[in-house]
Amino acid sequence: MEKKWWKEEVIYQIYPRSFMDGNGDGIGDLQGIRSKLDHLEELGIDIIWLSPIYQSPNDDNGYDISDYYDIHPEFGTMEEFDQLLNDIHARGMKLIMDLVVNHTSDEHQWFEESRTSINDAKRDYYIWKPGKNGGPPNNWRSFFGGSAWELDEKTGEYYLHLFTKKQPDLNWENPKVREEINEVLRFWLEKGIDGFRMDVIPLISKRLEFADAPQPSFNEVVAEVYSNGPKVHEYINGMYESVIKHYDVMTVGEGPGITKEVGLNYVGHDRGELNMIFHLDHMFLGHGPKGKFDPVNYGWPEIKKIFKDWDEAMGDSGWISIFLDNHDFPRLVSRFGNDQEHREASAKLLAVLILTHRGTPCIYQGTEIGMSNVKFNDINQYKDVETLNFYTEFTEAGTDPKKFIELVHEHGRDNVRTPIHWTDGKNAGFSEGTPWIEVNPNYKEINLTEVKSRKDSIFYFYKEFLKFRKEQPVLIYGSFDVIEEPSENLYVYKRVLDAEEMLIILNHSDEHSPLAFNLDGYSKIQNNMENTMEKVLLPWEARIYKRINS
Ligand code: TEU
Ligand code: CA
Repeated sequence: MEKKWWKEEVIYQIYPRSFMDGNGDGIGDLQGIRSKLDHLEELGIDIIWLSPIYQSPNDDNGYDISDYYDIHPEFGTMEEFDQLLNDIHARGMKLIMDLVVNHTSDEHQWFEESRTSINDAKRDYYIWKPGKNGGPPNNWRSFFGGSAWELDEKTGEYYLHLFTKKQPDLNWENPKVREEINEVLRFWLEKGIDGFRMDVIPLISKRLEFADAPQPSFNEVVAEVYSNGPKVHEYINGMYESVIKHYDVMTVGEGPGITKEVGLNYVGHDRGELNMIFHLDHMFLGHGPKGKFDPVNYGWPEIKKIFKDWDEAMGDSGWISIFLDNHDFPRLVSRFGNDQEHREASAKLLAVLILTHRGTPCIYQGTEIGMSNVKFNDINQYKDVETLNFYTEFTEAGTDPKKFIELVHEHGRDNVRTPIHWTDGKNAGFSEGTPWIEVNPNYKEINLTEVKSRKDSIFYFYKEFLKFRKEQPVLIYGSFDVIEEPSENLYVYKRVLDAEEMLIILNHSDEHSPLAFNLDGYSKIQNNMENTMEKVLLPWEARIYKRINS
């Protein structure tokens, strides 16, 4: 398997709006990030993925870009960006930016020109269609509810927006659009950044017949209608050949709709496309026909199958990132762990899972503190456009508002967008001003000061495990094989590289669970709790063994 720096390092995602406010206006910013680089360096992460900081009207908190070449004043100035990048590099860390090029903001100059007239020079920067039978051109729905088409009164045509109506999709068929994006790539790479996270990159090639989507479930529509379009690889390879291959940088694609069957087409080492992807199969688990607020049951059997299938699909020729949450999905300890009586133990077990699978781990801000989901009781406390759009859609269709709020507690994106808990002081030490979104009331108990006061806390578990992982090539380049166990509560797998063998045993349940595996010849080298019973794992107990003869 090829050795690459981006296979050996660990990503930490910063959602700047909620990370740290440096100037007291209640909004996280670049100054705030700079003030916390000691924390990140101590933690031991290598690559910072920064969610968008460009000019934006913030309809989707920066994922609606109105100027790719300037920093949003709420976050700071280009000079402050340059200082931040220098500080990050001076500490031996790297920075990758969030590239959102499936769509722009409707306040981008390109769209403002495009919508002025059917004959405007930039009309074909976007996707305009006449209506059909008095309505939109087809039945496509937005990720954020409602039709994916918006009628523009001025020219009487509809424009496509797979996300909000303030996020018009770019027309990648247009070579001028592709060249504009290449310019954006060059601009940021010339500033010395270390790569890009590419937002919804499998969506950029549209099926040009724009036929109705027959699939009943939105997840199927995403995979079969919106993603993996006819020219998606041509376009991604185009960015690589024109710009990216000329720099020693890393690219990771966000992959809604990328199934394990097509994964290698995006990340195969010989493809000249992306280095890795964040596939979303485990993230979209539980999303019913109408999406995340129409939930269906799932459990660890499905989660473990997805990890196993994806590792098999990648083999030695592809690569993925390993993650369990980000700014779009609930906090991992609440979704996959037990954020009540087993919060720290389950958080540590999930850390072991992320850091011992084959792939580049990605840790979301606040996970190292043990932060969990928030439960606001009033819809007006929520800010996320996805939540607010679906609140309207569902309650207008008859869902009890209280019931919907409970769904938001479980599935809403603001769970991971409340301010980071640095201390138990005012606003959890995030801001001297009024935070743009309320702080999770549990900051009094869960905060960085508290976890740094205990050597057995989740913070030090991450810090020590990240250091341990760096010294274990078997956890980076080793093979991955699942070991079947009679107990459904256990997830057992081994990593092998030459004579090195590591065995990982996770009890992802609230129960004591019997272990069948014969441990003769193995010695325990890591665990997240003390337990004298060798063949019974305690709730949320994680263990790592090394084979003695290795
Ligand atoms: O997310 C797109 C996506 O596939 C989902 O994660 C989506 O956000 C939704 O939560 C699924 O239910 C990317 C960005 O990560 C997200 O923050 C943006 O809102 C979206 O694209 C549009 O840019
Ligand atoms: Ca600020």
